[in-house]
This record gives sequence, C-alpha cells and structure tokens, in this order.
Amino acid sequence: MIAVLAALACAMETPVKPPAPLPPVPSARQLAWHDMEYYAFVHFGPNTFTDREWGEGKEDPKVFAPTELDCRQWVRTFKAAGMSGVIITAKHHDGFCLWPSKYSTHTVAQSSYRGDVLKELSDACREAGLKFGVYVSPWDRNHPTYGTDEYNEVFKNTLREVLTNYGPVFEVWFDGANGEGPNGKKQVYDFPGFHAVVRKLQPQAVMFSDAGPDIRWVGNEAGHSDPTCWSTVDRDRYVPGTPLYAELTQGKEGGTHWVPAECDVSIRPGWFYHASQDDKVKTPDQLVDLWFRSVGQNGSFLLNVPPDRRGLIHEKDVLALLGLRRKLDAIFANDLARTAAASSEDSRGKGFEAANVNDGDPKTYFAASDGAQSATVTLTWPSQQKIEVIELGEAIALGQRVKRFAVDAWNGEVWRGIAEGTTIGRKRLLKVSGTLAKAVRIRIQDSRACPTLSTFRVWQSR
Ligand code: FUL
Repeated sequence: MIAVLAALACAMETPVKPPAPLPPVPSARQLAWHDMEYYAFVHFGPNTFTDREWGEGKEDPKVFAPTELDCRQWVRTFKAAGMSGVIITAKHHDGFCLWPSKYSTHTVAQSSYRGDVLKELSDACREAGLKFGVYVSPWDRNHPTYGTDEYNEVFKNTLREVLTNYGPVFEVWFDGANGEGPNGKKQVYDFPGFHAVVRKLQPQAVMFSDAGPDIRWVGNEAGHSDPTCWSTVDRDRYVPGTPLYAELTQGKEGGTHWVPAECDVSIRPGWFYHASQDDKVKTPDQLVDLWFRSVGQNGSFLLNVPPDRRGLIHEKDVLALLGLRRKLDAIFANDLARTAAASSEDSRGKGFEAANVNDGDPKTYFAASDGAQSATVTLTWPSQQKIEVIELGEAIALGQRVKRFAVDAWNGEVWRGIAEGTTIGRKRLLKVSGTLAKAVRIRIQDSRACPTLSTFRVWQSR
C-alpha cells in the first residue's frame, strides 16, 4: 500500500513532457519573422520618375530626383499604421542602387540626389524601433557584366555592401524575375553563393524568394494566401523563377521544409508610384479584407506603399494606412476569452491545460495526449456575449499539425456550428459576425500529430 502511494505521489510530481516536435519546425530566425506579421514594402527608384514599372537600366541616373525626400516621414507613417518593419528596393531590375555602390555606375551617387537612401531609411528605422529589410534584384538590366560569371561576384559584392553598412537586416528579398541583361544574355545565378553571403553577414535575416530558403512567395501578388495554408513545402522542388503557383499559395501538408508564406501586394495598382493612380489607393475596407486573408490565414502581410516624386508617402496612402489601423483596432477591441473559463477533457496534463489558450501568453499552450488526433477546448462565460471574430493559433515551434477543425457556439440550449476550417498555423482569423454565445468551443477534428493550441481569442468589436 505504502509503495503504491509512493509510486502515485512520484507519478504526480513527474512533470508531463511536452509533445515531441513534428518536423519540419521553424528556425529561430523564422519564429522571429512570424511575429512581425505586418510590414511595409517600398518600391522607389528611377521608375518613380519615369512612370514605369520595369526600367530598362538605360535611364539617365539623373532622373532620380526626389525634391523633399524624408525617410522619417515614411517610418512615422508605418509606425502609426502598426507595421513592424520596412523592406526597400535597394536595387530593382533596372540595376539602379539606392546607395552609392562601388560596384556600379548607376546609383544615387550619379543621380540628382546625392544622399544614401539606405542610410537614411535604416537610421530612421532604428530610431523608431522598426526593422529594416532589403530587396536586391538579382536581375540587373544595367550592369555590363550581367550574363557572365563575373556578375555573380559583382552581385555578392553589392550584397556585402548592403548587409554590412546599414545595421541589422531582418529580411533579404530575392525577386524571381530573370530576364535579359544589357547584352541580351541571361544570367545563371549562383544562389548558393548569394545565400552564403547573407548567412555570414546577417545570420538572423530570413531570405525570401519563390524557392525560399526561409520565406516563400505566396504565389500571387494580390496579398493573400489560401484558407488552407501550410507553412511547409517540398522546397527542393523549387528554383527561384519557376514558381509552382498553387502549391505556393497553399503550401504542402507534410512538406519537407518549413518555408512560411509572405503575402505581398501594393496599396496601389502599381508597385512604383504613378500620379495617375492617386485615385486607386486601396480603401481601408479592402485592406481589412486582405488582413483576414493574409495574417488571418497563416501568412504575413507585406504591403507596398510607394513614395512619390517628392520622396514622401502620399497623403492618400497615409489616410488609407491609418484607416486600416483604426478599423483593426475597432475589430480587435476586446478579447472576451480573457474573462472566460477554459476547459478541456483532452489535455495531456499539467502544464498543458486549456487555461493556456486564453492567458494572453503566446508561449504557453494547450496540448493533447500523444497519439490523439482530435481535441476540444471550450470557453465559457457567466452570461451571454456578442462576438465578431475568433482567433486561433497553434504552438508552431512544435510544427504545424491541425488539418481540420470546427467552432461551435452555445446559446444556453444547443451547440451550433459557427465556423470551420482546415489549417490553423500561426494565426487563423474567422469572422462570426455578431454571434451571441454563452460558450464557444473549438473541435479539432483531425491533426497530423497530437494537436496544440496556444491561442484561442474571442473578439468583441466596437
Ligand atoms: C516582381 C517584380 O518584377 C515587380 O517589379 C515587383 O518588384 C514585385 C514585388 O516583384 O516580381
């Protein structure tokens, strides 16, 4: 008897082990990137002044002539909009460098503007606490060595400049476009060599392309993923410039590598500023919709906001960005889950209880027992609530697991289905427009391994 009691006491004290990770899992740099969620894209260069989208590289660099360039105005705007960072076209396909590169004669140094845009922007970001990232186009329609092996060395040297002189870089954006150079030749890129330079100089930076290695293009330039969105793909099937569109949008269940989706889109029809598009800036409502279809579908939202010929973010774009912020603040006004009692019969034990989903701490999570492929977590209030949005999130550090789920509401008498879906991933947002409920529950119906849930929020809007 005593032995049995002792064994029992010992069993009770033994902490419950966390679920084993389900590979592939995100790297530390990818986890940090996931948390950035929403950041700005900036297309700026000679195209801004020639009214083009793809410059030919033959433009006189003097056309680049912003009259009131103020990167602090950009960063102030992005910060007020709630963005976490900026990625700028340090070099677009026309080859023009926004910094005075030693390896090109087509740069700000030869332009009418003699400053260093990368320096101004990276300084402004540091002051404001925003992260700084760079788009460096491998395709270069200006450089005389393009199409030869020598160009790969030139490109590595330009990367070295950009990655050494402007402080920490959170993301390096490699575009997939690969056309002819000034000599009509195509380039065979040394991507392994480019990647090695980035890893050496900015080990915390994630690299983007339609083949990763760290972050993938979402397969469209419309700013959304798919309601089914896995952070995994069979990465080795991809080479930059040969996208597998549908797979990029949905990812692949059971894919070999963790390469999450980034949803890029412009706030205007073009990536560069065109005065003729001043009346075509996306509305706050359109941007809210994209928020739900990017951030709310396990992606990040990379929203392009192109500076105008003054070198400022145009008033109309500022209004749209602040309008989006106001709407998001109103939608995500009050997390009712914080006042609910969380329960589940499926917890794997101490440390992994249902209460971890609504404690406001994304690091703690609910987890089911090993071998389970389903689980239910319920939030209950003493009185009826009116709810607009459900937010779910998995403990993605352990891998993406959930394949199918449903959400139900209890009106005091019956449970009624209010939402259902496939994947969850880092964040899944579900609109449930004014549902009245005394309790809500998520039923995870299928999962690749025992399900985890770090977040279950229930938003009341104002
Ligand atoms: C594309 C480029 O060709 C466009 O000019 C733009 O930079 C967009 C974000 O990526 O592939």
